[in-house]
Amino acid sequence: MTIATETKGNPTAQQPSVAEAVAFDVNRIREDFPILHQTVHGKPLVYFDNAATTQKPKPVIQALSSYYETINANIHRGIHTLAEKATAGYESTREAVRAFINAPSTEEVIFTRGTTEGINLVASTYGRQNVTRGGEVIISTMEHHSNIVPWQLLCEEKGATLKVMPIDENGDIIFEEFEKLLSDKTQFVSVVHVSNSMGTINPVKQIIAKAHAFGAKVLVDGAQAAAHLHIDVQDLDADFYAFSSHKLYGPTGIGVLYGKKALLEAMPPYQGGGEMIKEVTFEKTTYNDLPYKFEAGTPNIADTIALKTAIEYINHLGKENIAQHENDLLWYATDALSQILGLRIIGNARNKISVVSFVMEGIHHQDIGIILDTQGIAIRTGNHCTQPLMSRFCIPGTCRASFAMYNTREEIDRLVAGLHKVVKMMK
Ligand code: C6P
Repeated sequence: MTIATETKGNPTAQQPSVAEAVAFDVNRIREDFPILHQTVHGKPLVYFDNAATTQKPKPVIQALSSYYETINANIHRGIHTLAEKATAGYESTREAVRAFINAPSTEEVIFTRGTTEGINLVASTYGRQNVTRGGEVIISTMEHHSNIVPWQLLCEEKGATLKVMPIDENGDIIFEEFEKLLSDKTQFVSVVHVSNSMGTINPVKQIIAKAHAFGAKVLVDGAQAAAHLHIDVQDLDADFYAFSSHKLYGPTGIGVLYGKKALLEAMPPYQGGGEMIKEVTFEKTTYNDLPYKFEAGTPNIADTIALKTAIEYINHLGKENIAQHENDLLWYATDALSQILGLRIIGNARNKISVVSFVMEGIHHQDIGIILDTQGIAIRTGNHCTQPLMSRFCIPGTCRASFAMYNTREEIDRLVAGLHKVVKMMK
């Protein structure tokens, strides 16, 4: 599913029909999100910081409290009723995640703390085992620091080289340049599915196919993709795919790492502790089967169980419907913001999700964020943990408005009015 136009520079091509817009009842959905119904500095909250974290619907909040009120127990260890219920709840999320990303088996679904931990797990295990002196790891210019630093650490340790796919002025990977980086030395490619700073949807399927032709394995950072795009790890042929629950209407502190079974089986464990072992003696330890080999210690049970509720919530509304609504917001915001004098959008990729990053001539992004906050409008300002990307555009940071299923055109009107106020105050 692509939610953005193929027609670069013509955002009107994304506008959905009235019938499509009516089918998606945003006001009804907003009722499910208690946090949205508050005032900030005396103004109704407009929450446009969804790429940082999304808000949580009532069913997810209820799943958390219900877990603690009714079945709280440690999992995989007890034979009593509560332990069995908690274990069943935890494992049923694994199946929900498997279906959500179309993984072949639940053995390939590992629970982590989030995207960051998933990437670090792969760099520290698969990476340590397979990246060697003289080898090369490829990432892209638009990576989040979470998908840069673990590979830098690995390359430093191993004497390998980190190579970077360049991007063009629109924020698209220059594919031919990526192809030129590939060689027999390429041992790993790690690339973001959707840029958090610009919204660019990368052609990860093609990137994976090219990397595989050189024998390299590929990790996809799906932190920003999971809530917006249909994810099919088999269709992508991804070796690893990482994402966080909190960006898809689920709780914080829980994430997912998908890995191909054969790779996971050959990898050493990430952490040692309870649950990840089969047998321990002082002489030797044997490790548990997948996926438990990578889940040492008592996991984040409550949040994992509530992640299933978040997935069910998304599935119930339909990802296509959510994407269509968000695409309308992207079109509407791009059009409205482009008309503000001195405002420049950073990231005009052919395929985008609902993120609009911008800078304003002569006004610091932080000042814009602070003034908007006084009007009850929450955006993110700064480098968005993508400092090398900011350097690529020769800017210290941007203002980023990122939209979710519960945002409206009226809220975008408030953002536009707020920016006009910023211009008046700062000029
Ligand atoms: N980006 C943002 O405001 P964690 O923190 O582990 O859940 O996700 C890290 C991460 C990795 N990759 C991408 C593409 C991301 O966007 C993020 C998180 C947030 O853009 C917080 S910096």
